[in-house]
Order: sequence, then C-alpha cells, then structure tokens
Amino acid sequence: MIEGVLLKGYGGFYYVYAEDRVWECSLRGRFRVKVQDFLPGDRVRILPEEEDKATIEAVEPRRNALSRPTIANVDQALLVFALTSPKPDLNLLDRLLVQVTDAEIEPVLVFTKIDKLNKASLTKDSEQPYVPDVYRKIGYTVFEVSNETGQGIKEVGARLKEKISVLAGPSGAGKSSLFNALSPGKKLKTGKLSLKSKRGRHTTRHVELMVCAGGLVADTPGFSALFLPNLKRAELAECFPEFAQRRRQCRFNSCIHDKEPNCAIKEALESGEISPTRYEHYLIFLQEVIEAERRY
Ligand SMILES: Nc1nc2c(ncn2[C@@H]2O[C@H](COP(=O)(O)OP(=O)(O)OP(=O)(O)O)[C@@H](O)[C@H]2O)c(=O)[nH]1
Ligand SMILES: [Mg+2]
Ligand SMILES: [Zn+2]
Repeated sequence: MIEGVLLKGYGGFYYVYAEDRVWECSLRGRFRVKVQDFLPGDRVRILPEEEDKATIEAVEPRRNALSRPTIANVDQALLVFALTSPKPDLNLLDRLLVQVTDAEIEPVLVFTKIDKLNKASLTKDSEQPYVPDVYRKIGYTVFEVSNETGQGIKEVGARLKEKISVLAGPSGAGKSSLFNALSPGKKLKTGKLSLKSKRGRHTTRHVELMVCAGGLVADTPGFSALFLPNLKRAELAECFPEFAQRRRQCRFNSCIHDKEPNCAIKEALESGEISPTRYEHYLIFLQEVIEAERRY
C-alpha cells in the first residue's frame, strides 16, 4: 500500500496523488457507504491495481478542514491581493487573516501586479504607507510578485514544497495567474478584467488540489465578502499579532481595546506603532463579533 493525498472526487472516482503521479481510485467496500466523508487534502492509503488505477483502503484523521473552500489538512493559505487594479481591499485582507489565523492555518501574503505599480508616484505620496511593508512589520510573510514578468515567483514557489496550500483573495487579484506562473505548462483559466468595473469575472468555480511547484495547491473562486468565524470578543485580538503581543500591558485584563482607559493597543496606535487601518478594521470586526454574540 502507498500513501497519498486526495486531489478531488469526480464522476464516482477519486484522484489521488502518490509517488509523483495521479491515481484514479475507487472505494473499498466499507467506504462506499459514507462517500461524502472525503475531502480534497485527505491523506489516504491506496492499493495499486493496474496501470494508474487503485483502490482507497484507509483514510487518516484530519488535522483541520476549511469550509470555504472545502479542503482538509491545509498547511497554509496564500492570501493573494493586487497592489493595484484593483486596489487592495484591506478590510477583506484583514478579515481573511482573522479567519485563517483562527483556523490555525499559516497565512502567507502575496501581492501581485508589482509590474503595474508606479514606484515614482508611491514615493511622492508618502502619506500612504506602502501596504506590503505594513504587513511585513507586523511579522507576516509577505511576497511581492508579477505574474507577467515572473518577478518574485520563484520565492513563492519555494514556500509550496510538500505542503497543502490554498489560494484565497478577491476576484481579479491574480490567483489563477499566480498558479500558472508557478507551474508553467499547466494552464488555468484566468479572467480578463472588465475595464468598466475593474473586477474579475469569477472564472474559477470548483475546488480541487493540483500539483504545483512540488506541493499541492487549491485555486479558489474569488470572494468579496466573508463572515467571521464564531469568535468571542476576547479572541478577536488574538488574531491580530501586533495586538496580542501588547495585550498584557493594558490596564484591564478584560480590555477589548475599545473604550477602556490605559489601553496599550491604543497607545501603540497613537505612537504610530500600530497601523490606523488595522485598528479601524479591528473595531469593525469587534462590532460584528459583539452583534453575533447577542444572537446566540
Ligand atoms: N500586469 C499584471 N496583470 C496580472 C497579474 N496577475 C494577474 N493579472 C491579470 O489580472 C486579471 C485577473 O487575473 P486572474 O488570475 O484571473 O484572477 P483571479 O484571482 O484568479 O480571479 P477569479 O478567478 O475571478 O477569482 C487577468 O487579466 C490577469 O492577466 C500581474 O502580476 N501583473
Ligand atoms: Mg481564478
Ligand atoms: Zn487594550
């Protein structure tokens, strides 16, 4: 028997990646009853039969499972945002960071379209901090790439080896283009940006894992709005590393960094150590979390 990872189920078969190739698998008797129990990312043991055919004999317990997209055993999430056209929606980025962090999945930030960025105009407009640097300073892993010129692609590829990764981010950010740049030869459909709305056309629909740069990657359809997981108000700040790290210096142990006096987070905001947009989004999410708490 050999070990592998389920890539997708399709047409009654399961496609499993093992020993550097893809096997078309059917299910052994006892699994046939509970077909819905398999997700892309599940670690399975298969018994090769003929050529590329095999049967699934066993499945390992899951380490975690994402619900949107539905994938098991995710190691990291590549949060893909364009530096420009469309401008990065930082509310959505911070929301995804909360969601991923709460699911105990490591976030990796990938900013695309650096070829389109006019560096000259950026330095002049120094009131606006450079977005990748804001997140780098917090301690996140940040890449800036061009899917057109290939700049920075190799560095991202090195992060994928032997891991299960999901691509997430808004439509038109360049997720499918990034996948294509990472695995030349295999082409996913990408969208032409509609000039009018500057938004992508949701060219990606279904969920499957694909072999990419020595790892497994799932492309996902772009999302524009997400609900926060069922967090409690005290847990939200834990998903903001720069808050979590200062939380103990707040006067009140129960401080949620809103209206309380002697709050270390608000002091760091005032001295410019915490980004105003991050704090602003924290307050928005806090309201949502508090409202959700009331509904239970
Ligand atoms: N100049 C430039 N254009 C890019 C880059 N990455 C993507 N694009 C373009 O941006 C548009 C959207 O790219 P996609 O890869 O389809 O975006 P997506 O995130 O997969 O979008 P959905 O599948 O709708 O979620 C396409 O026209 C790409 O050619 C980049 O690094 N530089
Ligand atoms: Mg796509
Ligand atoms: Zn506080």
